[in-house]
Amino acid sequence: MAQSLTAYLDLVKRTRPEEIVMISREIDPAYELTALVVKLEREGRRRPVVICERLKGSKFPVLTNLHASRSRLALAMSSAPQDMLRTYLRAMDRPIPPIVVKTGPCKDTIVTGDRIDLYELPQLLHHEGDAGAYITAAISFAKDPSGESWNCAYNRLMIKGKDTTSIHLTAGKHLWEFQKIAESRGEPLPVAFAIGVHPAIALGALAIGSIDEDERAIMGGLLGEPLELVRCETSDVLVPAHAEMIIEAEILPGARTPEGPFGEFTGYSLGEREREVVKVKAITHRTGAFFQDITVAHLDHMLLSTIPMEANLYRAVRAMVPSVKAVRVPGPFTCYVSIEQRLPGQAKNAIMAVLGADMYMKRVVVVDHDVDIFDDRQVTWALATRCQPDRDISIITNARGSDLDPSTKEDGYTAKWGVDATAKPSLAAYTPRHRVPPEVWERINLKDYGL
Ligand SMILES: Cc1cc2nc3c(=O)[nH]c(=O)nc-3n(C[C@H](O)[C@H](O)[C@H](O)COP(=O)(O)O)c2cc1C
Ligand SMILES: [Mn+2]
Repeated sequence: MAQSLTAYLDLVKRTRPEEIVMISREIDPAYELTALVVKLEREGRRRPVVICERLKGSKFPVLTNLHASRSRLALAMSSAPQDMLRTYLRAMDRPIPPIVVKTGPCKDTIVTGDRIDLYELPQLLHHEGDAGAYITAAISFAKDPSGESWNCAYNRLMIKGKDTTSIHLTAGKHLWEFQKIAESRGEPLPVAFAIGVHPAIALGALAIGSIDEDERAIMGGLLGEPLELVRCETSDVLVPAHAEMIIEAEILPGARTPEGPFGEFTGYSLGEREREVVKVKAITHRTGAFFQDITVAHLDHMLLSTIPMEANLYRAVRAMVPSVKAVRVPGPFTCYVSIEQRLPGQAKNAIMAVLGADMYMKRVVVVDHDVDIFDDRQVTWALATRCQPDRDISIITNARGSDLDPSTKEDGYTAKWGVDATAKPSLAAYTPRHRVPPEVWERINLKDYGL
């Protein structure tokens, strides 16, 4: 089947073998993996998939940095790198529902009851000051306790005992909503976590949309075939049959435990918080399974999450402003939009669309279509030369944002701002940009001048 991590690795090995590095020397789980990945990027300008064959203290080989290249992510969606947004939108528009199969490689080994021991997994420490070992590449699968819809998301798990972890559920997001419903009934929320999946599944898990939208069907849309699911051993939760590893669990009602500090995607560590508690009921895995890690806050994490975000934001802006040209998420909580503004006010509609479509978004900058939003210098230029702050900045107070934003006084209770950096009253009527006359531009050929 082409929907396993190993099938994808085979594809990478066949088509771009230089992008996989195997490390046979034993690695210390304390910070060494993160150090290697970040050094490869910073000092060697390399972003390979890193496979660590021997990690001190665990029998599982570790795979990390899988998503740290846009072209590798494109390969996972069978797309050209420049068409990724369109490919992702097509999967959102034409989702393929999953199918349930009898069994799969994720059931090769089944561990339940007293034999469960999370300390047998790699105990990876990522950044200085982290409170403990974290599982960073776990994708949650859960069902609405009050309905039929399913949800998937990444949720970090801090290992707290042989069968216990904490979980970070962003307040206001979908799994948090399911947990609130279950908790109000005094019930645990059955959940399962897939670790080690094909990157199309990872990208689908991060789709932003209504709670009624099924990420599993977007995974199918990206894979080009239905995602194959198997039933958990200890609950009715359905999980990807071809995952490397599954952690079957429950989120307990009414229980909280200290979690963090943890080096987060914002580039900060917010410190310790009281968070929900996960009880593990079973661990199942493929024979020879890779344990997947994501280097939080680095490219492996950021590239993976921005593609689904940009697709959703493009869709939302396009519903309001049909002549939108491009959307980019250049950093945490930030969105740049370029539009061909046909009517006054459309820039502000674009701002409202972005802030309404993604809870994390806090700052939106809208520019005209002659500005390349993938070039930060051009955005800065538009902000400086087409914008009057007293007229063009809109501020919304007391809204909900990311509970990991260190600038908020109360976790996640935040102001938001939109900046209209389009030319007013219109680009056509604005002071013209200077340029070399086109006939001269066309005529001049560097070669003719010995250049
Ligand atoms: C590597 C990685 C780790 C993440 N960790 C968390 C986390 O611990 N808690 C959380 O709420 N969201 C986390 N996210 C973001 C969510 O997975 C993302 O916002 C998702 O779209 C939420 O799903 P929902 O829209 O169905 O609620 C993480 C994302 C990535 C890529
Ligand atoms: Mn969702």
